[in-house]
Amino acid sequence: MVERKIAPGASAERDAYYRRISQYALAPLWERLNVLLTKEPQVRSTPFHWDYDLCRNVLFESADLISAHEAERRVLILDNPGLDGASAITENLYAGWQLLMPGEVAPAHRHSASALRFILEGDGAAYTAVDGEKAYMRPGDMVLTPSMRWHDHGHEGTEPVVWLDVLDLPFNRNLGPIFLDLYPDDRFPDGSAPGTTRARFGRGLKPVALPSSTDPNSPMFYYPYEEMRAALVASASESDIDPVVGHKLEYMNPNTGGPALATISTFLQWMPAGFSSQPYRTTEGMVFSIVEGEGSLTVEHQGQETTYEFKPRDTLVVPCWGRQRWDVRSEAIVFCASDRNIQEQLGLFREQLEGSNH
Ligand code: GTQ
Repeated sequence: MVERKIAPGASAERDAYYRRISQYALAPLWERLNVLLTKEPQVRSTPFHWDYDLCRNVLFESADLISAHEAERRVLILDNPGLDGASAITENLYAGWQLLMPGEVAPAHRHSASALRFILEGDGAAYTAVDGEKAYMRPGDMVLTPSMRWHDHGHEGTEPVVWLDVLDLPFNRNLGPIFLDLYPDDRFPDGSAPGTTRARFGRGLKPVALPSSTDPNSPMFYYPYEEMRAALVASASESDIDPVVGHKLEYMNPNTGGPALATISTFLQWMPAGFSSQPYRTTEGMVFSIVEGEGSLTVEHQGQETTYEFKPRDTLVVPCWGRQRWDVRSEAIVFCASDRNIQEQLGLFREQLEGSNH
């Protein structure tokens, strides 16, 4: 491989020149090229593991400190240690754990950022309403609130509910078009009965009408775990296992066959007990939420290897180009959210198997 030849040397003359041009908001590219154009990704986010059981107490303390109503959203942000409090878990995604107590309401709003909720605990008595249609949330369910759809969260039961939020906020913020509308009442008015959207769009049929929908986000905002799990288990029993990912399915937008959200790709992955995955890396920044099973995830990132022991409800992050290997002790089901579709649409996505160059 060819290496860069020129490593510019400092000199008093050059430094004086750099100072002089800086008053015109100009700078020499040749001093920065090594940082701007690297041979491989040099990402600032680091691999990390949030142990749910370790953090659950401090998460629940927040309920004594502030109501969901006052907070608007009572969430502890999963702040990637490499990103200096930028409210980001990867370069493009935000994640947080949101807590809703019995009787609480998180008031209706809508924003340009798209969001998904992946439920960690609760007994199905709390809901997210999207444009007034409620989806009651059980552990393992995924609920989408795509860009600019009204949503509020409410709780009609007795047990606390916690979910993982993943939003495309850092990406949205970098592009610029961040917008928010607050609804004048806490709750958006009741819309269709619960289940209506799944009944319309979850049957392998898509509407044909003029003009056809150009919305890249799924109209079907509720993906219940029971059904997603059944699909995974059927795949596992009917098809060969992939040595890299086990059995992995992507949540789909039934209108397009594309990803459920344009900016956040979502997956559910099954790995059997005793499975050791073949290591691989991709340019995605991946956020994992463990649903079932225990084992370890080993990540090699920027020359450093770390092994994390995982169990249900933990959140883990593997940054862009981090090499991952799963060693599964008991049959595991893992949810994943990433920026893969953004990269694929722009022709930037890459993946690499161990020992291969592409
Ligand atoms: O539930 O609408 O974690 O607007 C951050 C921003 C959740 C939400 C977050 C939000 C929400």
